Amino acid sequence: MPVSILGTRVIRTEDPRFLTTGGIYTDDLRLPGACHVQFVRSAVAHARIVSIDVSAALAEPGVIAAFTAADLDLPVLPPAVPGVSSQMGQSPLADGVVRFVGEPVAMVVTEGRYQGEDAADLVDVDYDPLPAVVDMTDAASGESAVLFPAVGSNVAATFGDPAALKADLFDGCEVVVSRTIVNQRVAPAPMETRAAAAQWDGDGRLTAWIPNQGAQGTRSSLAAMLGIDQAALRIITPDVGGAFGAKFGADPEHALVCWAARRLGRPARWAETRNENLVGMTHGRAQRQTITIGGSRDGTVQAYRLEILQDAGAYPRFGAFLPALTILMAPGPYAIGRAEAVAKSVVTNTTPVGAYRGAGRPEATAAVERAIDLFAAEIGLDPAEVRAKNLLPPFTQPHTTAFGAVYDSGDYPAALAKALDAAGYGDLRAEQAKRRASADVTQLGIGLSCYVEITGPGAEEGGPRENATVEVHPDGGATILTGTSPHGQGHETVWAMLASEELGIPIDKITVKWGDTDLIPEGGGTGGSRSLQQGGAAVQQASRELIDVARQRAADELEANPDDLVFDVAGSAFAVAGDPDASVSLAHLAGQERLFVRAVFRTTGPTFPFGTHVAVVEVDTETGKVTLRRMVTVDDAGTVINPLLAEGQRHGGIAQGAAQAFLEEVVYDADGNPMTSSFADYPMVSATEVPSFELADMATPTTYNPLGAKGIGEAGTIGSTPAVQNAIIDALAHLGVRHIDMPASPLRVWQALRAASASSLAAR
Ligand code: MCN
Repeated sequence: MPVSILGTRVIRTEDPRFLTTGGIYTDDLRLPGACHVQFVRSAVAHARIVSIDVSAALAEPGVIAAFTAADLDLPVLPPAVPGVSSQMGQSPLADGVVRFVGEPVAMVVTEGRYQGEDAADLVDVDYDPLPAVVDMTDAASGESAVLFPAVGSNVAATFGDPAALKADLFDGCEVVVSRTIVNQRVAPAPMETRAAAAQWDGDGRLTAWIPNQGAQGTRSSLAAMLGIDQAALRIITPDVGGAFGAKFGADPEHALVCWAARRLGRPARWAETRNENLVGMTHGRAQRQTITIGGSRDGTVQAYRLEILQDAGAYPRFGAFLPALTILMAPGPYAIGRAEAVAKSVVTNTTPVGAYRGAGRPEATAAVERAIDLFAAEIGLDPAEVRAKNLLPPFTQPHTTAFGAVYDSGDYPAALAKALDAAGYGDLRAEQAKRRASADVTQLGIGLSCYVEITGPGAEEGGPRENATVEVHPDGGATILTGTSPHGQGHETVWAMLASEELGIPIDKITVKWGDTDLIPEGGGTGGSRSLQQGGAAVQQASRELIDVARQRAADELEANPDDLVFDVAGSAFAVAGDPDASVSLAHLAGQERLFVRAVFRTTGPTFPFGTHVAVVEVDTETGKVTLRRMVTVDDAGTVINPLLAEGQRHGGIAQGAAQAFLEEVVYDADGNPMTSSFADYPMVSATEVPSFELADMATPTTYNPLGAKGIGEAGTIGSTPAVQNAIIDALAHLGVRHIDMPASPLRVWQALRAASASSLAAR
């Protein structure tokens, strides 16, 4: 029996290229004769456009054309979320009104790339300012300006009925704690900013190169935006330098580049600057949550309520829908007898909100984990003890929650126990007690977060699905076509491992292709950490079906009964049982007739990875500075196919999630001007702000796919944020601090300490 490569630490096959010649990103493509698009973006958050004068820009050297909404023959983009009024649609170039700083207002097209920036500065837009609605609470108040007067209010979507919230939900609880907390807006900030290149051929067919998370989804969005048939559009996905949820589908700018190429009859291209990216690409999170938790003094949680206000930004995109996922996962891993949640998404004069690593689930975890800590603090019990008391017991059969989520399998108490053990929880508490007793300036905080999340969600009939084609070549190599779309997750390596395992073809002779809609017309792309459990399972299925096809052909060739053939994986060949000399290889069979199989794998349903994170922080009580000392995590994603890649995903995710707790925030001033539109102002996490993470292993397989795998791509982000936030507050709990909103910047920490000491003085 050959040794399985599944579960082994195969080094990423993509890396030699990335580390030597480098990737080829959209902006690296050579496109002879291409003109360059530069967008003129709104400098004000909310205004009527009185006039736009492009004449000075047109007179600049190299300027080919300048366009405004009046020139366009493109449809208004409807909101991406069902149920949202179509009146909240976005004109690709602002038409009459601008609703956020950074909204495209006009476009200048030039021969040379840098001519555009100068010319765009000369486009004269006369704005008649309208009151800006920047804060989501104001937007929801009914007293602020209304962004879309035809709709009559700023409410884009509601989830659940606030009037149906039960007045008696907390009856019988000895302790009830309530608090409004902020899950702040953050920027995805992928290393590669947005870009596009477009070329129409003589037959009116468009090829568009766009960095994205799924070429097929981008094709359908873009076709709708351009008002063309999907068959007239080919999307090619070059290398993608990170996406974090924000490169799904297509943005108005992508459609405008394609439109300009058609209008001007020549290829067109665009690549945005970092500054444009920070104001133009969708942001993430942006919820205000009111959490109420009640229970008994022995630590039993009896009731939980979550009321969500979601800031959707200026135009409702996926952000308007995020609360649905937050509500679905509201009770997390806990057995709470009574729980309810409602939400409202509102529009504001800010950058639209979209998916950001975790998309709705980190918000659910942050809310319930803060609630558990507030409850534990109120009754004076250890937060670990309160968690242990309320976690669902281990289960192997699906468990349906009050919100309709069907958790496939889980052992939450084991994850908590493992994480506490790996962290040395008892010793940490002892060290904390010592520092508290000596009134050390640097206090120690220990924060916990238990989570369960949903991966691979999808509403497809018959269950979420993905396709893969596997073809063996006469030279002994193989090609895989996949409907997933890696942009840092390492699918080339793992998809090759999965095929190699079945076919006996070495990994380095297997090529993985994705992201070309002519080659792979169907596919769900990469998001919601769906890829391995659906796309990887499809690769395995196609490989196995290919062996079945090959067996029949080998039987014909060897004049043997197919049942008498043994497939020798090590030799990638069939042999007749008992007669090893009578054999034929897959490569030989492929030489006679093309040998390939396309398979569609359908899952039983989404899977629910889970885990526990323990964060250890030091907080300087004089300056408010937080230092993250340790992150110890258990992230159970079922069977792990490549631990090296799964750990890489955990590391990246943990860093990103921790950053939300103490560093990152998109900030606007009261007029809606972005204050964080460069990396000098937006403190994106780097390796210097985080320690090396301590990852403990745990694997509770799912039965929903033959790999036993759940998703890991977002788990780190989901578990880490509340653990770090809770740790920071825990460090100061003995000084009377109960809550600090994220990010816990030195200023916020210091202010919380001042407020706590002021109230304790007043109480004396
Ligand atoms: N894996 C594994 N065993 C498991 C689960 C996963 O070996 N049980 C491996 C997979 O083979 C794959 C990787 O881990 O190589 C991640 O797989 P999966 O959990 O299926 O997630 P996806 O590939 O679908 O990735 C999506 C997820 C999302 S939604 C965001 S957002 C995100 C993320 O991945 N954005 C990223 N990780 C990112 N990583 C990088 N570098 N850049 C981004 O933009």
